[in-house]
Amino acid sequence: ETRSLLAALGVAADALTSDSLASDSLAGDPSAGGLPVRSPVTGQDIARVVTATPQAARDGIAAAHAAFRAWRLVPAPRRGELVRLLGEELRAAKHALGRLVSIEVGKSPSEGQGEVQEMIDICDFAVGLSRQLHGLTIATERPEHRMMETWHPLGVTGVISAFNFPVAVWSWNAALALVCGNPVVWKPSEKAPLTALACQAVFARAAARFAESGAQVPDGLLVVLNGGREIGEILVDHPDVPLVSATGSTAMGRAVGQRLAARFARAILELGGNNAAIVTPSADLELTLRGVAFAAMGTAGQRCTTLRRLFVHDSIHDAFVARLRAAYQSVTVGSPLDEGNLVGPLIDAASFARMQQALDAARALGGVVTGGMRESADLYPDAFYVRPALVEMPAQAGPVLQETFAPILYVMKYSDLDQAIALQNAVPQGLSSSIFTTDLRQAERFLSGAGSDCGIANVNIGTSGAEIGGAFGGEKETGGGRESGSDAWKAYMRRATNTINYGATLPLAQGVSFDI
Ligand code: UN1
Repeated sequence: ETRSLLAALGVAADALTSDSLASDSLAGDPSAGGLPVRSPVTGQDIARVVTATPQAARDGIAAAHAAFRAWRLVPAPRRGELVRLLGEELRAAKHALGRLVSIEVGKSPSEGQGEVQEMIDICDFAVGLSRQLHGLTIATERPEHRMMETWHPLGVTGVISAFNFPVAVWSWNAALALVCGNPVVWKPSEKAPLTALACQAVFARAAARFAESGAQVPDGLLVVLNGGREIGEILVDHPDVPLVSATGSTAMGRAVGQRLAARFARAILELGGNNAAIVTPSADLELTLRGVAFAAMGTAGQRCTTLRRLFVHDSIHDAFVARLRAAYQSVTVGSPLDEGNLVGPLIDAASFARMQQALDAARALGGVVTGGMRESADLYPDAFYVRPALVEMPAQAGPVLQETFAPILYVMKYSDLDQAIALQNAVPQGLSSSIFTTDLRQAERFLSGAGSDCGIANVNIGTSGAEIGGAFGGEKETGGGRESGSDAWKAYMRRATNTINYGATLPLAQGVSFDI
């Protein structure tokens, strides 16, 4: 199936190692080299992808830099037309690409399709934005002067993405970067190179259609560099890459952020989350149960927005946790290629091992664990399906303070809302947060400056599943970057302040005189 999806999506055969094409399984012979692609659905290798050499990476960046010189001259609404065509091509490819996402990273069919929908949405957003890259006109203190801001293209935008949203996060960055006048060099996750190649092919079709309309489309507008850390480092250190947007672990972001800072380049960092929700006595518990279930168990707990900590008011704690436990016991876990399953596999064995370590650490601190065990090992000995884990913790300590990228929800009791908000904020990460309440005062308190310290704060919905129209990102160890909607585009452009004197005299600002 992978082979026919890749063909349908138009992935060029030479992107896969020749050996992998010769073999029926696409898996090829390990001696053929390249990056093996393992599907978490079965744990089997399904393809081998050609990787970029360091020289190819430098050449790719040079091509993108050359493209920048031409692309920045194209009027922004025309650049938007390319992104409009990208959105059309994504619509046409939605089914196949969503399915490939399910195969490559193990998302349920609905979530695989949803990821492509998120790409289409950001394209639509960016098309509108291409006519709205507004600057201000600012009052000046000098007579016969005018002051304004202009937003200019910044340059090559590097994108480093993670396996869990292998294509949507690329599209958030690419759609904005392209309308802002920036070519994109993309280093996808080593665990998701196939979907990146598919995006490259979809983009190539949009670019070809754009060229048919008479537009000049420079080569190097999108460069995809599959490979490991050394390729990412070339991108991060390259003087012709003024901005890198990186999604992944806090450890990765700390390394990337410091290297970018050393050369005064810009960073958009979207790192770990350790997201919490507070369930208050007035909450609509039916809605809360559904919101918590999706946020904590959806995508097998592998979203940076996944709900990982739950603070439940002691007056409703026991009854609510009993319902939650039942949901954890009954949720369908299994192959994400079957429509009925809500929870697919973990990405790999290392992820499973980290989950078990966290559960052991929680037990050692008095945590009571429901679920968490491996499933379907007989059917898929090399794949890692787990029953999501609900852990009732006596206190917020140990593994609760860390992000374990797996479906573990730590539940704790609280008695006073301010205490719950303080506990929610008392972790190093600051991505997403929620309160479930029908009490206006409690909701507003949570959203206020003295409330949640996260980049995303929600009322009566879970922590995950943000729409593209808002700015996406978080504070503290989450990295501080914002992507996607609102005015996140400003990070992809450089701002010039322009002061124009249309008079015949030269008054100086601040009343300074300098008469020669
Ligand atoms: C991520 O996990 O890196 O808000 C991104 C969400 C999705 C994006 C998640 N729209 O859960």
